[in-house]
Amino acid sequence: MLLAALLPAGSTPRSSAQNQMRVVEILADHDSLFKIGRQVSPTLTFKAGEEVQFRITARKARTLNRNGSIHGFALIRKKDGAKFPDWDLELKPGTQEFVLKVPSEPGEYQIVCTVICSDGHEDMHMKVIVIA
Ligand SMILES: [Cu+2]
Repeated sequence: MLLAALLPAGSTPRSSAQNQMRVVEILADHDSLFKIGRQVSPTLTFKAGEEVQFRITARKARTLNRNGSIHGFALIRKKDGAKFPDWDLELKPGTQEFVLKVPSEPGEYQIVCTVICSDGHEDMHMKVIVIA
């Protein structure tokens, strides 16, 4: 819903839009699934190197970390499993915001939960496509 539509291929962003950071609202839900609006485990598409504001609301599943984190939010590159230090967040109950820079290398990535939040934890992830 708040996942902004991609620019048509070949178009250039208008100057008025350049300073407008995209906001992506995500629910890290109590059933150990990431959701955007009504989409469950949606695929996210970003432009290489763009900065994105994430507004993430976390709801507790079954279990949590000792420090009170109920879900995690980490980015992994698909081809080699590489992690990105800026994208390794722990989520507390409620809504929190992060501004993150999309990797500069186009390709396929995954956002995964890093907290063992329930038996369904392994399925808590979203596909990420980074385009040039
Ligand atoms: Cu989780």
